[in-house]
Amino acid sequence: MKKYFPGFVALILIFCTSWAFADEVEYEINIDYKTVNLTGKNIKAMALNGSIPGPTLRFREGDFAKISFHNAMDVATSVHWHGILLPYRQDGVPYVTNPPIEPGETKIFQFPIKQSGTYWFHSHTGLQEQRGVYGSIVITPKEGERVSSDRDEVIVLSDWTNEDPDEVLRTLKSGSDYYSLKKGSMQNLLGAAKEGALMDVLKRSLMRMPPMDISDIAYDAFLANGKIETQIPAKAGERVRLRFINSATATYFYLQFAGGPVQIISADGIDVQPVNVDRLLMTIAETYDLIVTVPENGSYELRATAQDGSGHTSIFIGSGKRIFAPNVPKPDLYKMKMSMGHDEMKMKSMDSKKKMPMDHSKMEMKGMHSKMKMPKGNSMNKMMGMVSMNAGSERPLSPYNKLRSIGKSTLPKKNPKREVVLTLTGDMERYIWSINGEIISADNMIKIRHGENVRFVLINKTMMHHPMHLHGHFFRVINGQGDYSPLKHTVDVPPLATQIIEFEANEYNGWFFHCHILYHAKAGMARIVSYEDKELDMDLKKIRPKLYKDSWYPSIIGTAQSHMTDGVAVFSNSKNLLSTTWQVGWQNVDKTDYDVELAYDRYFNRFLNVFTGINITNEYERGIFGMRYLLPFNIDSVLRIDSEGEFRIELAQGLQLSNRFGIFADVEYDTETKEEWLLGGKYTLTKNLSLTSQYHSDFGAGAGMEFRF
Ligand SMILES: [Cu+2]
Repeated sequence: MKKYFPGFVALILIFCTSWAFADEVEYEINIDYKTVNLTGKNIKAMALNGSIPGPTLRFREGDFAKISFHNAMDVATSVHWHGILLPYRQDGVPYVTNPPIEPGETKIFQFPIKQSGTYWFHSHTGLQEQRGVYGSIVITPKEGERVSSDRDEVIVLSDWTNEDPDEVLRTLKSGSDYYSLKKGSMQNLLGAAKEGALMDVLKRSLMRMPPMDISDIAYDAFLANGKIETQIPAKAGERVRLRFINSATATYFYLQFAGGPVQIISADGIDVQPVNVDRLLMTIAETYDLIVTVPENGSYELRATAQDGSGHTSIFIGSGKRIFAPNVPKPDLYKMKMSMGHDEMKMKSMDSKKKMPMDHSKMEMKGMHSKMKMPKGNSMNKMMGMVSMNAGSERPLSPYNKLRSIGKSTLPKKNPKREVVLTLTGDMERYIWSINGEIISADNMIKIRHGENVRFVLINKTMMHHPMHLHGHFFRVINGQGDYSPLKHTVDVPPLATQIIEFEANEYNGWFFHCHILYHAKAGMARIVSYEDKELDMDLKKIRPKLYKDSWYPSIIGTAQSHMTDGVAVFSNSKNLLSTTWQVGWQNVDKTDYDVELAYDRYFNRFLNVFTGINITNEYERGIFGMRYLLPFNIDSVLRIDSEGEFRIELAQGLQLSNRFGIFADVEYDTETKEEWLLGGKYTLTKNLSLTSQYHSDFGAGAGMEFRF
């Protein structure tokens, strides 16, 4: 017995080692502030283990992950493992599945690795992701990679602004069009006339559409692995596997390789049947594994161009002489607006209704393997048809139609079915993004039951793309590949299009489902997919309400001119608005004439709100009650009655003539003092300042500055 003891111990030791150590893969991540300078300005960013992006966490399928996440900052943070299937209490979303990670706190995440592929992680707190809190995850399959390659590289794409992200959101909330001006996508009549698109713009304004852009924000840089330009060494003839992760907060990218087509071998971490594409639109929060082959000696550019055409980041592969990827044509913003938001769609070539199939409920599309079922009676069906038919354009949509699962991805047939229609809605001018017309604070749950096959019909009624991401599940994207529909965790829903996804409800409790444009999610476009047959943990029940905040944002716009001052200070959330409006004139009058209005507005929708308040002038003080309504051609109208029974109607309109110059007019009629009007122009200097000149019917002409905050 004694004789065999050491051997026995050794055996036990080997067993324990392989069980306790070989399987368990540990990482330590420290989050702290870091000053970075990417475009000539020192910015206080947030870094993981001192770097942006954070580290690449590598695992093998079957490992057990143990990740310590230490918060060295003075604000709370969080980390979510994007695309990873794990117990919901490890998902990391503050107030949904976890409490926030407080300053100084270390949270240990532990979960088995049940999948393989390219994934990522990021903060789910506030707008921290915009400041650098993201990193990559690479999981090797048990049986090794399906597709061989000579090199394997992770490419993390992101967008970068020198501005404080909270200030970016406040600026968007204030209705400022500064970002359009900054990146040269400002809509104006002169520009429209030059492109022969005046009628388009008129029609759009008749339909009360606001000028819009593909992306809300003007970025200072686009980055690959934290740099504007990246170099990957490779020899001629080598096959390079690029694991692309779009960690941008508000930017879709077109990917194109100077050395020929790229081969998609995996999407959102799951292998697909390899397919070649020339130009690939990559949605926010997606991952794609691509194979590129270096054709000859040379440094071939793989360019990631921001969808709005405002910039790009370059990954050079190889060495020697640089060979550049072709330019992606910039979006035609004027035409795009009339083509209902689809720059990608060549609507002109299909303007005839005759070309559209009459029965949209069973539309058969070219090149598709099966009939696609569409939600009935929805005009969006047409749009979806066009989307897929235009996949070959110069500004292609996501390559979903080409993605085909390796094996069948069908859901168990025996399961009960549930269909949930989710309309993606928004008010661009007030920057409110919602689902079914409500932001998450008003309506937070999508209730499902364990064991169901759940189908989400995502109908985008806005003019922007929305990358919708579901935590904790992979869903089938119904794309015409029938039983071989690809499995994904994030899906693009293009403007005015419909996208259908389905998944088996085989998890429990609550999972976040949201638009992955960071600012859209923060503005309300999010829900919790909740398993109604499972009880929520007590500690989560307590903190859940903290998730739903309908934040208030301040903004002010006013003038200081030689003859008068006017303006409005606003404090508003999604449905309510408190405002102070003033007009004070001292020219052409015996003594200073002032008119101040304090009002509370309640919004019903983009077009209508009612208000009540008080009106104080140098002659009286009265209660007021009225409504504001947006008329065709985007004319603002106000109808109001005061406590003396006097009635007033006011119409206001502004026209942007050039990038920086606009005119505006305001006409007022009331039963007491009769009419009053003003006409003026302004020239934008900076984000906060314009030159302005106005003629006012009571105070005459004058000039000065307009300031905005
Ligand atoms: Cu969105």
